[in-house]
Amino acid sequence: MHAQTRIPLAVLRGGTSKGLFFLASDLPADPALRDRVLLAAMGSPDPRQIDGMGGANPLTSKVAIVSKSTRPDAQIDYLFAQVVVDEARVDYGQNCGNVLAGVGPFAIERGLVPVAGDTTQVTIHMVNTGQVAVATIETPDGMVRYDGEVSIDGVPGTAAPIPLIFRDTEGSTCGALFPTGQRRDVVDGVPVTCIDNGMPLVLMRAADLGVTGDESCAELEANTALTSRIEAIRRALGPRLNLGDVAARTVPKMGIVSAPRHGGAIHTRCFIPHRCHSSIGVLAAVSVATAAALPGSVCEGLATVADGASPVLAIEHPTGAFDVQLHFGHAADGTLEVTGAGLLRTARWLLDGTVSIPRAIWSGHDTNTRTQMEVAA
Ligand code: NQM
Repeated sequence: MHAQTRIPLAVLRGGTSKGLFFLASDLPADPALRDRVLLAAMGSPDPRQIDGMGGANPLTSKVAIVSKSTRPDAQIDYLFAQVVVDEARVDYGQNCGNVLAGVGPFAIERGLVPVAGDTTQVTIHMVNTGQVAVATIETPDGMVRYDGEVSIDGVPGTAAPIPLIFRDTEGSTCGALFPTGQRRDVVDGVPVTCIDNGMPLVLMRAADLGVTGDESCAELEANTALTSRIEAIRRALGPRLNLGDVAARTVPKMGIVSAPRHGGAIHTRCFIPHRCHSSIGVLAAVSVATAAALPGSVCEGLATVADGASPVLAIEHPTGAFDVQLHFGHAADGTLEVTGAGLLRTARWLLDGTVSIPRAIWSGHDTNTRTQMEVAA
């Protein structure tokens, strides 16, 4: 008998993130037990995640829980879990569009979706927020192809393209695209735009925060006056975004915008919400693009957006740019609205195996508790 319980998993890079991918049927059904298993798998809470698979950064402490869909309009259910690195907490209150890029390949590899020809479309119900995304996976010769010629900023090398299409992401978590009812508010003297087109996000202009927007992530994170101010704004806005007390939540994300530097639509730095993202999240990029394209946000006067019904906006970030194609339509009252978004990601299957979970996790005792009990005995 093994001293630990082995749970089947795959590790994939999805876009600019990396995560553990499980079949829902391989994890405990009880949510509290499942969270203990995920924390143990990642090695949380620990800033180094030394006793687990996590990479000591929110972008490498992500989990996809995948099953056949219960909905008629989707093939796959994808529940995303953000395992907090340095706290014993698993957050289900957000989507992750980067990890989403690995869900199609994982579903095909695990036999949940049959290969449909040289390309296979996978319709994915994002359980956290209820929308459906469509991923197109290259499947020549009946197998997922990972190698290819597409490069995405923030990932070395090239890989096969995975186009992702989102629809109906407006108000995914907050209930409305502009959840405060306004395109601009002022908090602590700082003009902000609160938007949710797939990811709750608060946008602020760099100049209004006393920075240029060109600072590196390390410089921004070291500026504690800035990070405290941003966190105070975030907490003040939580209830107004219909998110309640956000002190212990991973949303809203906090975006700093400034004029484009490299011919793109807008320049960004993004806090997710406490660490600075080395690039930008997928649905965060869709939300920034939407704010940049519609009049009235704090991006107005900074953003450059091409004309047309489906412009591509390059969202500049610390390691390059992220292209988002927006599709526009008109609401019943004639106002311009964003009806969908398309973008390109890549993914790579890294490992197929099992992760070993200490038996004590099943009895509800984590290692610390057990050590304390042993000490007490
Ligand atoms: O916005 C990080 C990431 C993300 C989220 C985060 C994401 C998205 O880059 O859809 O992809 O915002 O915590 O993986």
